[in-house]
Amino acid sequence: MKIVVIGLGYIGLPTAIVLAKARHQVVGVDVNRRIVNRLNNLEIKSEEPFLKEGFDEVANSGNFIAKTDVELADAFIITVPTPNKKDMLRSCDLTHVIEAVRSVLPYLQSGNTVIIESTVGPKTTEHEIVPLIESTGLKVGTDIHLLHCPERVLPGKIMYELIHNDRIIGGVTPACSEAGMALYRTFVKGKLIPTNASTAELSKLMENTFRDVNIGLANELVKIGNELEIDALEVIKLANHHPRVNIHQPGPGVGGHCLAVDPHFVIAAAPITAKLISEARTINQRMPAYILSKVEEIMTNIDGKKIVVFGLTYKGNVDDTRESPAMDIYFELQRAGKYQIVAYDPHVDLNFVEREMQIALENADLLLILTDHSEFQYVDTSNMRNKVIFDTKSIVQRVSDEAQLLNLGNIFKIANEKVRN
Ligand code: SAJ
Repeated sequence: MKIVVIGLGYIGLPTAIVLAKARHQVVGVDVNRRIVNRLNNLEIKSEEPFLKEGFDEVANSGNFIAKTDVELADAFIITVPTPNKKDMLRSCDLTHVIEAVRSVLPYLQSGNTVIIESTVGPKTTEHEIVPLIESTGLKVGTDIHLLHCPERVLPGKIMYELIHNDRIIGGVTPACSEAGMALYRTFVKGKLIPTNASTAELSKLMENTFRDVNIGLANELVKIGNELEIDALEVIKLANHHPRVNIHQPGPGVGGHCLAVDPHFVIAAAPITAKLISEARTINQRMPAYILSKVEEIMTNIDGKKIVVFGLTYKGNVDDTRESPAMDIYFELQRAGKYQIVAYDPHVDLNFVEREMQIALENADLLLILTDHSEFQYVDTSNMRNKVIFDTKSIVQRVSDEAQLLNLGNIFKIANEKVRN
């Protein structure tokens, strides 16, 4: 089959690669000429495991080529970003999806399949995309098979999960679902589950919303534990021994391009009704401010001058800083101008980030850990002035005896002045 994949980002490129590995003729299209040139020159820079190997294989086999323009094909898969709009409800910004669909229209032929993989608000495919496609005179369901097939891969495991995860195949009509099933069957080993497009859209959104709400519960529990002087982390550990309980982990907030974005699409679609989802968002969005207030208490307590921030990415062991609460906290500390602030993150290549862990720690009074990179499991605090660690992700496994380790479970101890003066 000849397949055009539009949007060569963190989902589009891996998808194009697995399709080409399944012996489809794949044309990857991106509006950014630099990305296209880089790919055609076999230059690829990513921490994503097995991405480069897969790319080299398909580029050399001739099954993949990158272009800036769409061309005739059997199927078109759209994997462009859908950020939040800057409106009150932070609804779904469809600009790139609409542009991508419009770019396909001149090349559409009867018998083609069009798949939206980008995460979109509920009913988008039916209400926004069907009319666009049908503006060409072709009819969805008979001439064109149109679907929403959400991606659901975990950064860091994308190449594996693209093939092994179950997929929701949301056709606008049952015939559309059948066409989608036939395409995904060529490379997916997980189950393919047919449904309609609107159900597929809301299912995807609720997967990430489930996690966001559950993390919100854990973050609220941290505040309750702090108030009652009970270790919330221990509570979560014990409660999760129940076979049907799985409270998620608290942290400095929820980041990334999925959990921090998608729940707003549900809220925007049903603003009066989506109360719990909205409250959880608020709780998670306020976590950076909560962490900053605790940092302030610690620094006052120890009369500290220098803070080292470990970790700027939105989660551990990735190089992605999008929507990262760690970045917000770092910049807020800088903006406040009260302390000397140094950032260290071995995964982030930005000019203000210190490259050497021990130089960053020199004479520091507080080590503030905001991301659970594996590199932070063992920290040598001997260079610090005040050896106080505030580990908001519970990543530290071992520290030297004289260091004081605070986390979201025992942070209430600073109010009791149990942190060494
Ligand atoms: N986080 C917590 N506590 C937790 C789990 C996560 O605070 O217990 C935070 C992380 O630190 C991070 C944010 O939540 O800031 C999101 O991390 P994540 O690992 O839950 O999710 P993403 O955004 O990297 O990827 C998610 C994945 N969803 C799940 O793991 C259920 C992925 O499968 C989705 O396909 C992806 O979103 C997406 O594209 O929608």
